[in-house]
Amino acid sequence: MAFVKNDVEIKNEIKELLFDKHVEYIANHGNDKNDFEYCMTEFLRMSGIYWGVTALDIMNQLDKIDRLSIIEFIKQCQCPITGGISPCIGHDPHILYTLSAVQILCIYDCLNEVNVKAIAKYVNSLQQPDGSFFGDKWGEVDTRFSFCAVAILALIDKMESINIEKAVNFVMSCSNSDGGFGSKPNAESHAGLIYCCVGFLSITDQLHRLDCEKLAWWLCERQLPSGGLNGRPEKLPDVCYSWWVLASLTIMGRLHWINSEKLEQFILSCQDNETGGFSDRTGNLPDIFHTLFGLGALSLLGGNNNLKKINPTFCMPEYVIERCNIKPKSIV
Ligand code: GRG
Ligand code: ZN
Repeated sequence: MAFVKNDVEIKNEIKELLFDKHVEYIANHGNDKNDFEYCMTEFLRMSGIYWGVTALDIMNQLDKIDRLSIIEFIKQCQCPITGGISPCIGHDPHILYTLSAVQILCIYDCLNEVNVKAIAKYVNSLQQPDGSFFGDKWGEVDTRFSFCAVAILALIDKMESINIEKAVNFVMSCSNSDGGFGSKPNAESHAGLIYCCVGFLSITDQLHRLDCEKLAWWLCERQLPSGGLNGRPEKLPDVCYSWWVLASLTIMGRLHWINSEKLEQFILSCQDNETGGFSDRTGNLPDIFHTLFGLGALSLLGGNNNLKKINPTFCMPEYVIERCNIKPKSIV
């Protein structure tokens, strides 16, 4: 455990998972279309739906939201020219929202509702000569987009659409001497980006390229005395890092390198016992993003039998990954 000054104190000891409250929180999210937060998050609507659908599925409550209207929404978000999918009707397509849409369609087992060939073509159009990926037509490069590219292609079974060797070489060029990965070559290691790169190597069967001992040490040093995990040294703990860090450690077969009980206590303390949902840290307002990653991390920890098993590489229910016949690698 690291020596730190930046941490939180857990004041509200919530001991159990407020299951029914979270179901209600997610199912009602977006019912009030005039809600300020809902309006302000239009630019990431597709990911918001993926976070909600995945969270409800791992709680075995997928029937609480309307499948048909979600599928109809996704169809309207596919761009007929590029094949990419946008976060919301009328917005520009982006690889991040294309992944979210594909993830939702796989959970609903209805990929055939969109033009899958056009999606593969879109992903291919974003790969650059050095193997990296743009997020969209504006040309930002980031290892998040490399992860999105291979995750989409694995889910739609079109991995041959890109140059995998070049894609792997680019991701490896973003590794650092501390064992971690950044968003591009020479960028600082960050747990969110480490998840993307470890997930990328899991999908492309290249986990042997990792320095697992070094990287797992860096990751387990993210645990603070409160039990929570931060995303890089000197930063505050945040529930979403329970996912980014724990999923990476799980893929590397080193989940036991952190203190599970303390992490579980930290995650449970971030539940809102009035509205339901999880916040980033104890006492803050909940949101749907931290609700998925709080529940996802609890599923990885495995102590709660009411949650379905989640796949650490794709952040989707394990049964969906099996049904798609995908075999992301992990180290056992
Ligand atoms: C399918 C689960 C899934 C993901 C798709 C988009 C993506 C791939 C992964 C995002 C990984 C990432 C970069 C996560 C970090 C998000 C985050 C909380 C960033 C905040 O950064 P700072 O600098 O926060 O504001 P810190 O905690 O460092 O202070
Ligand atoms: Zn967060």
